[in-house]
Amino acid sequence: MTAERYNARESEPRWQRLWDEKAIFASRNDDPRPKYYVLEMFPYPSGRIHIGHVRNYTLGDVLARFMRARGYNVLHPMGWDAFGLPAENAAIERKVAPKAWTYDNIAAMKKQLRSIGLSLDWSREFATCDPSYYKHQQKMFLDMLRAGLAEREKRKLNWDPVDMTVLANEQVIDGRGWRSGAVVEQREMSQWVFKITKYSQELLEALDGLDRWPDKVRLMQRNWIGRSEGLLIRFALDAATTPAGESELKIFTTRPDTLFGAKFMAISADHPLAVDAAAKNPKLAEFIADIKKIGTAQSIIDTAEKQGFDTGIKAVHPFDPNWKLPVYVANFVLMEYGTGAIFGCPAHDQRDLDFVNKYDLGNTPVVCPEGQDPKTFVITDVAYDGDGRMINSRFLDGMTIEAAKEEVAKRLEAELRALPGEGRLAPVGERQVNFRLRDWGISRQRYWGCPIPVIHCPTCDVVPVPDDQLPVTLPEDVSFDKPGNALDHHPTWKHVTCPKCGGKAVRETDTMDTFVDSSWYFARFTDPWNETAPTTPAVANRMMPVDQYIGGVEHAILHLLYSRFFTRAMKATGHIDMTEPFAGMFTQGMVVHETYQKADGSWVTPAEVKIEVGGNGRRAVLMATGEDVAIGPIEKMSKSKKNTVDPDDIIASYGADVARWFMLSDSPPDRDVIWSDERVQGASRFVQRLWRLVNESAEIAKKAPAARPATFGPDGLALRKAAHGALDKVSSGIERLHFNVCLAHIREFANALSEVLAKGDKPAPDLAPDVSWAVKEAATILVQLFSPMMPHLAEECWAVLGQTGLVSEADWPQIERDLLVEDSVTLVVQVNGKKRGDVTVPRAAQNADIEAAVLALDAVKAALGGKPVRKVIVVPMRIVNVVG
Ligand code: ANZ
Ligand code: ZN
Repeated sequence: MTAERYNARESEPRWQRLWDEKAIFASRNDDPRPKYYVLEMFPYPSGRIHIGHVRNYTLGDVLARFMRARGYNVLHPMGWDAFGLPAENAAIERKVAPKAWTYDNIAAMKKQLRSIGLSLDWSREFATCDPSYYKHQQKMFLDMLRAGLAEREKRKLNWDPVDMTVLANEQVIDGRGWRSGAVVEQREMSQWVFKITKYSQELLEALDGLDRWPDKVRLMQRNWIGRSEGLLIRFALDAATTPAGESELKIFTTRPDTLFGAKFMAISADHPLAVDAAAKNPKLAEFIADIKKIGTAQSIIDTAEKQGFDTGIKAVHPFDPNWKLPVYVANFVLMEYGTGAIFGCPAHDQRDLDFVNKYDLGNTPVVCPEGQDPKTFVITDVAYDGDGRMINSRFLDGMTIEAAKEEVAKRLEAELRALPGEGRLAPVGERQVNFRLRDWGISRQRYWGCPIPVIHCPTCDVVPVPDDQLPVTLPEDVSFDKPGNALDHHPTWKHVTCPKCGGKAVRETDTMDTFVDSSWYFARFTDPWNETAPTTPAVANRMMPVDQYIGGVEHAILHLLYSRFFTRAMKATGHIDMTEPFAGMFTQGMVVHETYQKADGSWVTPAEVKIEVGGNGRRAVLMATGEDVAIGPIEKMSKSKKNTVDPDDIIASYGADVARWFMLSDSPPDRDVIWSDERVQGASRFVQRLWRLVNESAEIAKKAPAARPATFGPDGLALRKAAHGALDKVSSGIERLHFNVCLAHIREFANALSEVLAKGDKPAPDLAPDVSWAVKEAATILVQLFSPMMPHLAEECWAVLGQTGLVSEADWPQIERDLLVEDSVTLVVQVNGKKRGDVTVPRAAQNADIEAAVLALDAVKAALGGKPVRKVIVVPMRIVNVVG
């Protein structure tokens, strides 16, 4: 017999080395078999793998190993999303170069990843900060520039006046710079943008075809793209109240039906009319300066209290020259959407209602819900945005919302008025489709990113860096002593001669948003060896799309949308011939853990705590001092709350297989999983149980006949059914990523095998030859079933069973379908159409036998209450209805 206990610490590195030496997970581009591309979102090299990574990569690994066994040419690569701010922060705080910091982290994390036993193709590895990667990104930027997909645009940015630097939205805290504490200003600056809005409609429509994406992700993308159909309306301004030179206000509305419920107009603080009015009104100017301080982040604007300032200007209602509406500057109207101006209808828009309630402007409902009396229908604190009929709306009264929208649009389209300053007549209303989606601003005033390959020349303006001068590499001799962009401060790097006129010029010192780096890495993995082009289109077209992409839901919007856009841009510039990069998308849940807090409020890690379970429930004790600590809520693992577990510790104490098994077993992969030491120990015990079970089976297998017996008795047949049943369920479960269900089936099947073994004497019971053969088959199938989840243990067991080669390279077992047919069926039993129970009968049972079985049921007798049976109707395989 082999060792009593399975020793993961000894076994796991040994198998990892062997897999490596044989390079069995490297996929070749000339492999003729059908391809399957599994990809997990590549990590940021922060320095250490966290437990969420372990979950993410284990999910992908199970699928990759399974598909490989099923005969696919599996592409399962790994790389590093290596540009970004933390490297610069490390440089500032610890005086280490961003490059050295990043590559050291990569080396450390790679070692950790290897210890998890992932079946990755490391031959394709790259980091996005490798010049051999970003060189191609720069080439694609230039291609996109030529194709009109990249442009310069003026954008408002958060400007820190003390640090003299641009801040990301997350660096603005309560309106102040995160480092300087200075009040942040909004500044307009020229930025590079990618023209994602050219694809707004297409990106929206194509979501319908992504049927292997979670609905919630598609919905989030839909909302982000935010298509609305509405009407542009030119409101005339009342000349007596309006600054000279202004005569009308154009608004965008999706609810022109509610025009007769209008109570006010509101414009953005950046609207030209607001700027004009503020020039003559210092109080207004002050108000505008105030509301601009909250930064550009949408989330802040959405949650800030609604505020407005009455400009004194009046707008004229488009259907009534005598109806004047006050024009406010309001903090909830954005310049970037629609026209930067609205009319407010408080009865049917909550934001507008909050606003009028604050400024006492009143409301008039114009849509009356079904079943409400228009005479008594009033709105107080809750706006009504549902369906109904038009009221208080003159010629619209009685119409549906849709009909009223149409009527208003028709009338205003037909009405013509001179355009300001031109005299040319134009319609007062114009239908318009608007998208929330903005062009993608990619300029970042940072050092550690991909340099934008253009040169600014005083004579020639923007000049692209010639293709043959790529890459524009980052200088390494940089200093982070001053705030702001180290590239900009570098003494020589930016000073160049203009490629066009040969005069003095400067390089662009902005680098690209790191989302650009991750918008095409999946395509690069198909041929990372190509030195002359971003992709080899023939290869990329064959290996793409990614069949199954796996990652966190936090990337459900931006990363996925940018990748979808970038793939289209690559198509437009000839680098790939498809539009959708990810055929299947899966968003995994988080790993969460209890929190522990000392009496003084400080947090302690799970490793420092012992849990005691006693009469009054669970108690947590700090091991070092014996003091009680409070058990707090279960939360996402985070450094600040210290509720993390270190994958290295787990692997050192239990082995990677246990960590993998636990991650997969406890909840469906798309839900959060609560880390629990007790359950991890449970997984560890299960590993040992499997080990014993396979060893015992191996002893029996030695005595089993070599050839498959011609017939099987009931015991042998039952075991074979259990084996092939499990094989069937686990196979289809893995395909659907229902891993926790698969694991339950594996457990159940292991129990069935144990029971057979328990029937004989230990250690090697004498079983009938057909049963021994079935045991051998069952043990082999069992090992293969858990091999994607616990590959190291599986290799060890495979060897014990005397199998040649590696289980990682073995073909998935064939399902014998005739063993799956159930011998019996369960039918629903009804009496006079009402369900009274069910009955299980042999599949081959005759109707007469079924009738007899049904009529003998107590529930049926009770329901009939002694009445005679008139008829029994048997619907084969489904229902028996007794008519009394
Ligand atoms: C009048 C109205 C009445 C509106 C009503 C809504 C409800 P979506 O669907 O997202 O496109 N709006 C337009 N431009 C805006 C801006 N720049 N900043 C803030 N809000 C703006 O939203 C369109 C609606 O959002 C428009 O329709 C407008 O308010 C507002 F009962 O017009 B509505
Ligand atoms: Zn020039």
